[in-house]
Amino acid sequence: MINLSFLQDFPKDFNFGVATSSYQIEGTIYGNCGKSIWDDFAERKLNGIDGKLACNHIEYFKEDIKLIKDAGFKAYRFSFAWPRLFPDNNKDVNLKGVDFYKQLLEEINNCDLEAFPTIYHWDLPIRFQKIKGWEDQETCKHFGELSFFISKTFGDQFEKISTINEPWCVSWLSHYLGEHAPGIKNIQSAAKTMHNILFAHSQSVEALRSCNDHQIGIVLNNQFGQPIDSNEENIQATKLFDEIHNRWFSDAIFKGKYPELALSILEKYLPENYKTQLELISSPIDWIGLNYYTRSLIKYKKSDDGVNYECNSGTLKKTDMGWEFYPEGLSYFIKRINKEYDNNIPIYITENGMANNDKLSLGNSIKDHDRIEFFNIHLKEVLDCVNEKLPVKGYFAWSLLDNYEWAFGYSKRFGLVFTDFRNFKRIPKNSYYEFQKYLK
Ligand code: IFM
Repeated sequence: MINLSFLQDFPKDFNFGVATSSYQIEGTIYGNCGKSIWDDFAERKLNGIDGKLACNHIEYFKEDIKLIKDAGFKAYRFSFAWPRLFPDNNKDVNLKGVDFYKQLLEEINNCDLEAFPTIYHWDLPIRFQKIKGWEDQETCKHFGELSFFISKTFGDQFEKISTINEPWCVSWLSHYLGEHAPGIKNIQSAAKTMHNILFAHSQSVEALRSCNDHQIGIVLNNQFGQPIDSNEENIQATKLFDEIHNRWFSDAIFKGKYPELALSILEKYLPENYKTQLELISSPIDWIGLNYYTRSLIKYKKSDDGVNYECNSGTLKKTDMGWEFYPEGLSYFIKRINKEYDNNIPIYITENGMANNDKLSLGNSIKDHDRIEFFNIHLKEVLDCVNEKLPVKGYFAWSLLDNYEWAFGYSKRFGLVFTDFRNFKRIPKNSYYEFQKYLK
């Protein structure tokens, strides 16, 4: 029987936690929250399926924090909603929003959990889209101001903070593939945002450093790319995929440069002073967050813009997102950060988990055996890395609750806890109890 009994083999100070994000759980109809690009995208592209209600975490947050504590987790990763703090403009703060995050942090700390806030997890206030959102560096400057405000207002309640969640999603997925808000499909917008989102990170780091002595990180989502076969064209295509998806961000942050192949396609769209800005982008951080889910099989495919590849999935066991189980990729990226980028930096696995077609059965039990297997094989990779003395310091399961899974609405369930979206009832799944058995 597959289980998580080996959790007990992790060092005592290893940080196990769960992760969520503001738009996915809070519910925007509560507490004077303003509109974000996701409300607009949902209206235009997702038949209005949005995060208005989500999990109503705004009213249920105490119950949610209790669930985290009762499972034996020690940390909680969540994000601040920019439109909740500044709904109408960049000056007038929403006191209800401030009050909510104060109470949330107080509850987290009262329950002896470590708070791991993220400043930006995708809910950009809609007003910025008028100046083309992340395509304009004005947005980055305002992001610096937001970071300062957050550090000043809430900074005594946490030690670690991350600036941005998954810059690849904010830029490429949302401005080249058009699958996330604002739903743009154009290489020029994509290139600009690939750089600007990192520039925004630098503005945030600068603001945070000027205000407090927090340990600052950024959260990157790495996806393993494998050539579909040994054909040279496919090997080259995989290199480009890896540079666009992964190395663009880690090379910029740790080495202050962009990788060659990707740069040869994107450089013409970057601002003239991008190299000077890379110096800021690569100013030191204190920890790195790694989100990992799956691999892709890469095949050469000609494209007029030079992005000559397509992603395919293989024949391995898949999650409800159609993503293959490929745990080897997780240890691969841990080792890559450590060996190729910085052999000292503490690494946190800030997200890992799977969507499963969970159903409530009689007696309210949810038998998500596949999820237990998923955690089992990924956590074994993490443990191997820990045993090899790599500086992996924590692991956050994605996610605490079934929630708003972006373009998929409420149809994909990632939670350790089942959410009944009709009445906001939370029902722990078997995977939740499996963690509890060995963490408590
Ligand atoms: O739900 C998302 C999360 O917001 C960011 N990382 C990937 C998760 C699953 O798709």
